[in-house]
Amino acid sequence: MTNIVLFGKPGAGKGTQAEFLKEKYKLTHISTGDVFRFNLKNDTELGKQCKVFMDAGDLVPDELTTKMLIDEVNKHPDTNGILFDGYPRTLSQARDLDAFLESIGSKVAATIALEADDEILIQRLLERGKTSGRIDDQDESKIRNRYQEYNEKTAPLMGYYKEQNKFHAVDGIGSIDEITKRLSTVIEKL
Ligand code: B4P
Repeated sequence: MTNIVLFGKPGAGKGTQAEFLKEKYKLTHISTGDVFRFNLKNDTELGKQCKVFMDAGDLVPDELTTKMLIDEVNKHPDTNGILFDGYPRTLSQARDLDAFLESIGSKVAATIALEADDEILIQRLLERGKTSGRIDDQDESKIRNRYQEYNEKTAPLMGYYKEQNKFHAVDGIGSIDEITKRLSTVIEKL
């Protein structure tokens, strides 16, 4: 089971690239953002609990997120490997993920970060916000809050994975196809 964490700032292209990588490497794709949005749309109990955080561009609390993530992983007992998209986003989530994977005899094989400049990414999100219906993409102050959340809570994860020699960085600027090739080069060396 080869588990890969796709890492990057909001709008770095994690979701976009995951769509290609899951097909190419026959991985199970779990996007925490997509699962939360599904629950919001269907007005589930989880959707009600995460709405206020997501709409504001804040991270959903760790306990809620990790419980949801473990439930998702447990739906795929026979997987080849999981492509984690948007999880972990805090040190607490990273530690919980390691502990959970260890409990099922598995581990994170690698973390791959898509790197790009904030101003380019903010433009991408504002562009997507014109058609996506995502409240968190429509307002520049909410988008900037997501970057602040990233800098405070998610960026420290790079050090966590570097210490374990599991961190790889890829240039996230270029065509979608070029970036898939860069990611593939890293994955094929694992
Ligand atoms: P996510 O859904 O993970 O959203 P994201 O960071 O906006 O997206 P991503 O990086 O996947 O970008 P995408 O490919 O879509 O999170 C949303 C919210 O959910 C969070 O703010 C938080 O509230 C909550 N949440 C999720 N996980 C959580 C966790 N673990 N803990 C707590 N809370 C959590 O691409 C963005 C745009 O760029 C698209 O329009 C795309 O078309 C475009 N694009 C992509 N690649 C491009 C390229 N190469 N060139 C030009 N444009 C490109």
